[in-house]
Amino acid sequence: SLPVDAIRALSQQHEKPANVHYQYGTAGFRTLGNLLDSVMFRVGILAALRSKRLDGKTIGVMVTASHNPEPDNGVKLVDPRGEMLEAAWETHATNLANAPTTDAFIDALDAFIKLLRIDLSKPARLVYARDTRPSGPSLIAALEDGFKAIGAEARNAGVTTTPVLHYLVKAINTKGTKNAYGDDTEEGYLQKLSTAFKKLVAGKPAIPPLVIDCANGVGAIVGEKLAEHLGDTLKLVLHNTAITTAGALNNACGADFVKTSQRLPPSLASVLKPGQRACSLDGDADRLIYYYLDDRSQFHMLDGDKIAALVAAFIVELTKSAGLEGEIQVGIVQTAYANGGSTKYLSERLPVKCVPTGVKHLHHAAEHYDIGVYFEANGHGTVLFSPETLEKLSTYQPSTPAQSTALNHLINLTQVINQTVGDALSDMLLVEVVLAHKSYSGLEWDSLYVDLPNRLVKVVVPDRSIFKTEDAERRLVSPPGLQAKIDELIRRYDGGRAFVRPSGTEDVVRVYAEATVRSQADGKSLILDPSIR
Ligand code: NG1
Ligand code: ZN
Repeated sequence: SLPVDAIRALSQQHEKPANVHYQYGTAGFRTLGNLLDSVMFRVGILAALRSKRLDGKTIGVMVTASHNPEPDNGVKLVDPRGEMLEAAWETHATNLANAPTTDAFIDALDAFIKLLRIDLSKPARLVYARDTRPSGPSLIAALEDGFKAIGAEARNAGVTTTPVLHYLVKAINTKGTKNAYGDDTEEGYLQKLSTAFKKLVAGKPAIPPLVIDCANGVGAIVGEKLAEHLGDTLKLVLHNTAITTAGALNNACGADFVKTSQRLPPSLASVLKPGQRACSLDGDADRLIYYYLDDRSQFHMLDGDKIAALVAAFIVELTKSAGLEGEIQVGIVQTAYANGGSTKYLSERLPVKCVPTGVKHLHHAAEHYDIGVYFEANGHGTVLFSPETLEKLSTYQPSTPAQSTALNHLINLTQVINQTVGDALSDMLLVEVVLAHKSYSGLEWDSLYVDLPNRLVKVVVPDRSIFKTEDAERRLVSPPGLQAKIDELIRRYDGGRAFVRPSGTEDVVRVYAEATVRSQADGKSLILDPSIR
């Protein structure tokens, strides 16, 4: 039965603040770090119950607020195969977090356990980690109190990236099986990625050093270890590694800064030379944005859409060279934020699907392809190989040396790619593989297609819940009449496209617009038109 006394005693040390409403959204619970103590304690118990419900499979808990400002923090659960928490449990998590008192929490727990028929005699196994935020240690202590209260077996993975935590969950749950994902340590992760990378670039001309903006976050720690594993194969030049400097995290640096402001982090201005490529990670190293300076020192961004185009084209080429054309179908998943230029380029070559914002939607849609490439424009994404495809690759008999080489490249790609979740460091190695194989500089990569000028702005509204969308968030059904106004505006601009949707992570409405001509995407036009606000 439920250890009610232990839970009560510890819960009283983590009471919920009054007048705060929590919501488990697309990124888990996320708000100011100093509001999350009770949430952490309760998530500790919830995670243990999820493990029990899944017969003692290991569940992951990640404490991070990703690209958000340093005072924010958050927590999300990772399911046994390294995936995002099952949707139905998001509601349970929200209910438990909002019980006003310890007694109400215990009542809610009781009802929840009965509803889901959770067998409390099953073991609870967990693995948890945090990013570098200053609020992390005390939040981890609250989480550990939750584990202790219910008697869970929990492994502390320390300070590491979100993708490493996802990797660990999958590695632990597949350990000793024929589908073993890798050694269940951070070291195992680094070994797996770097070994596959070295095989993939063996025999290629030396790769120029790569400048990495670590956003002053946890990517600096894991990036440094990765650099050691890569040695001379790929020299990583780490910048923005000030993980202990107050206020530095994600401040005027990192993938979100670059994507949103469409410019170079000021801290790299004196570092990057014309022609040189660089990339930015976000605060938990699951987003990646590349860029380069042209020979006139103009900044050019290579975002998630450009990464998807580069990678998908390469994989298609390899399947052809391996003699697997027609056998293995490669498909792309995007969201409404994908640049129209990328959608046009990709859909002329491959099946492309558009889904609502949020990694879980992309991930699930990508699972329907033999090889599914998914990326959000903001740089979060990965490539999924279906179990049948993995099987096919391991049993296929190539009939020429060229086919054999291509097949080996495909197999090594399945190892360099973190298939559990978008992973900046893994995606970075993937990009570097393609650039090395194609002998591309940033300029050549950028030339695959031309980005349409675009703007993305946040608008604060009294109640964002009245904004309802359809067609993968590309059209509004509520408030009534607003979509007709947007349609009317779009018609006035060449290649105009715009949409409005409520954010799932912030209390704002996002407005996106693009057009063929820069001045029509911003200026006094679509974005700033008062009728959209
Ligand atoms: P919301 O706040 O729902 O727009 C943002 C990002 C998503 C995703 C989530 C989770 C944009 C426009 N939206 O979602 O792509 O990354 O955060 O972190 O970038
Ligand atoms: Zn992130």
